[in-house]
Amino acid sequence: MEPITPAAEAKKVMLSGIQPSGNLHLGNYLGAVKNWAELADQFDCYYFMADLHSITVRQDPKALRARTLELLALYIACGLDPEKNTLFIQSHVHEHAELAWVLNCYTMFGELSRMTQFKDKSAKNSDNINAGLFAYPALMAADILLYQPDFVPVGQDQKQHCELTRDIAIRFNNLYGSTFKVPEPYIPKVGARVMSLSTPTSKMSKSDPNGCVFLMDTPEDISRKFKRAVTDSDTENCVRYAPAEKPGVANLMSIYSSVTGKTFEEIEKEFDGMGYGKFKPAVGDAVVETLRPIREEAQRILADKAYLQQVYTDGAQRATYVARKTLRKVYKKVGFIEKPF
Ligand code: ATP
Ligand code: LTN
Repeated sequence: MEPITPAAEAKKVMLSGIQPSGNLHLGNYLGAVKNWAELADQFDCYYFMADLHSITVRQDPKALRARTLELLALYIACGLDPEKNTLFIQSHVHEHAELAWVLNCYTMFGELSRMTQFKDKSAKNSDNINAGLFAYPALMAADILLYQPDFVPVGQDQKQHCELTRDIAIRFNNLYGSTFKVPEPYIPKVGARVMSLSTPTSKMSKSDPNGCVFLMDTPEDISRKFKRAVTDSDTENCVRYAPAEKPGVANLMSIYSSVTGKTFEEIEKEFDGMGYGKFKPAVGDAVVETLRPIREEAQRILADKAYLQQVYTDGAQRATYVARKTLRKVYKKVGFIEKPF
């Protein structure tokens, strides 16, 4: 990810979302939200809770409502200032569902069949491979294209969906003339793929709670998870960055680097001659201290339901204004009669 220098005149637009289908974890934070918070002054930013996406997998309605608000509180606690960023709930802006329908008709069966997230999720939910799970990327394309963003900041796993969004936008523009801006994914260099602490060859994911550090975990839980983190079965017992041979150590080094800002060489020097027994708790301590203020602030915000409601109401109003403009343009281009009221 190269540093982006936006033009001084018009602020460039950024947009991203996270599904409120589980609690936010360190992968979501380091791969996504932490980087978003740093972009607010330079860009016009939209971030949302992707509740429409989350029902592609069965959810408990009460838990979904609670997690949607918790995610909003965490966005704010991670540094997304609602005055500077438009924070909203996806289902409050019905243009997302409407544009998704249109884009479904410009997205090919073959393209959707090739999506790795669809293949992974249908393998995990073999009793519920529904049409929404399959058409998920067309909804994601709608989320993005409605706001005409320049960049979509996501972790590595969402790159394929962003590329399909570009293909859909280009296809539509070729048929009807320039309608959508073709956005670029914006993927961080460090933290783009935080791996599981228990299986360092798979990405950290809420579906593997043992290897996953949640932002709302207690300091004790975080320390325990890091002490038990799988390192490598080499006899070297030395902190050295070698992702192919030592994926567990490389993952812990990346996490430590992301939370402290230290380079891999500095980390190797700091732990020279100490072995994994000293290294693992030190990474745990650094993560505990990074997450402590976030957890405390999120708890404080969550207790203030009136404030949260104010934030998502303002956010939905601002988002609707932009989304409506794009949808109107699309409806006109495909040949729908303009609504007279
Ligand atoms: P699941 O566990 O169901 O795969 P998830 O934990 O990946 O879900 P999402 O809502 O799909 O959560 O992801 C939200 C954002 O966090 C996306 O931008 C995604 O790229 C990023 N992200 C998710 N997991 C990681 C990870 N392990 N490392 C870095 N970024 C991640
Ligand atoms: N598919 C994403 C969440 C998501 C998203 C988006 C991200 C839904 N719509 C639009 C960026 C832009 C995920 O599972 N992480």
